[in-house]
Amino acid sequence: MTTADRTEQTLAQLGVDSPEQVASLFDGIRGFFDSTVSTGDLDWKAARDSWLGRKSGILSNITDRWLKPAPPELKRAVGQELNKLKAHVEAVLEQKRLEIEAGAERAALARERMDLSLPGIERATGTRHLIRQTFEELERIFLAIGFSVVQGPEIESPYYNFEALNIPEHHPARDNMDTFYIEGTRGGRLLRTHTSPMQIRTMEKQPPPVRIIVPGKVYRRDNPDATHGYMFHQIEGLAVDTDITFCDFKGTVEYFVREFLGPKAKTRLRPSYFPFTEPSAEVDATCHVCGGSGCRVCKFSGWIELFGAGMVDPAVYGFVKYDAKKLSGFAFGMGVDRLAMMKYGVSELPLLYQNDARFLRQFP
Ligand code: 2U9
Repeated sequence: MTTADRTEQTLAQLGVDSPEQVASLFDGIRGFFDSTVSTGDLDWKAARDSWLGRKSGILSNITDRWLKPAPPELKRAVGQELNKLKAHVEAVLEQKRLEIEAGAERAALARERMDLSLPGIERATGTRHLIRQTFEELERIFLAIGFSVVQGPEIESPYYNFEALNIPEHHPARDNMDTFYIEGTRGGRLLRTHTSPMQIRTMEKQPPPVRIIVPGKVYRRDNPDATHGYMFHQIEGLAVDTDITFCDFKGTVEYFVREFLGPKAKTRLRPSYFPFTEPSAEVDATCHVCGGSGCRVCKFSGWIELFGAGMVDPAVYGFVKYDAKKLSGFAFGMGVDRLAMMKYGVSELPLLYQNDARFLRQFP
């Protein structure tokens, strides 16, 4: 019969009928208590409940089974022993509680104790993606000369992506601008192939002068390879006013090249063709690798092709109710991924999208 069971019995059932036997009975309980609370990992709350619990606590049992039904000649002895035991249990449990609290405090302090001589935990701080960094650099260059940044929808209509940009149905320029059509009908919505639609939307909403750059994602149905992807980033620019000349255009392009590639970078304009600009040019800059002396990167030409640009084709103004006779402007379009790869020496476009931290960390 365990100690706890004995507290379920009355003194009579236990055959206790003298104060001495009462005293040794309580010594047994006390000894049992001391042994239960001297364990290292004492569950303090459980011990408190099983000993001091009002309902089924051992001391309540003793009160109900031993004290209350005790014969008068034993009542006093039981009462005294019980009070001593109660005081002992409460004192020891309080002591234990303080020890446990102090232990928890010590453990917390130990946990919090910072050995300042230890090297800090390096929290790997992220970096802005190379594309993001290049966007911000390009935006900074044009914001500095009064351009404002506008963003437009990636899902566009054929009208804004083609017609309004002087690329009618069946225009050959559509071939290298094949994209993804939504709703399955060619007349339906498409993923824009350039950010130019937003220039049209801006001119529809705001009278000239206009000086905007439009950064964003664009889509082409290209087979992914080292320099092409079905999605890439562009930044296009447009300046329209009453007196913009080719010199303003050339000056702005040269300013950009010097800002982006450095003051020594030279600019070369090569005649080209875009449906929405006339005249059009490819803008080349001094190869930033060989400084123009010729190397593998610039195919020994000394020049690197940077972006396309030109004077806005007056036909475009017709779509936005701008008076082509009173206005002139220039526009440009840059592949941001390509500029980032060129400037930071990244050979493969996919590297920009594989989220390999070893690659990304190189560009803090
Ligand atoms: C309007 C009028 C004119 C935007 C232009 C280019 C030249 C150009 C290419 C660069 C690399 C596309 O990402 S790319 O492949 N773009 O070369 N873009 S002029 O001309 C405009 C735009 C809007 C209303």
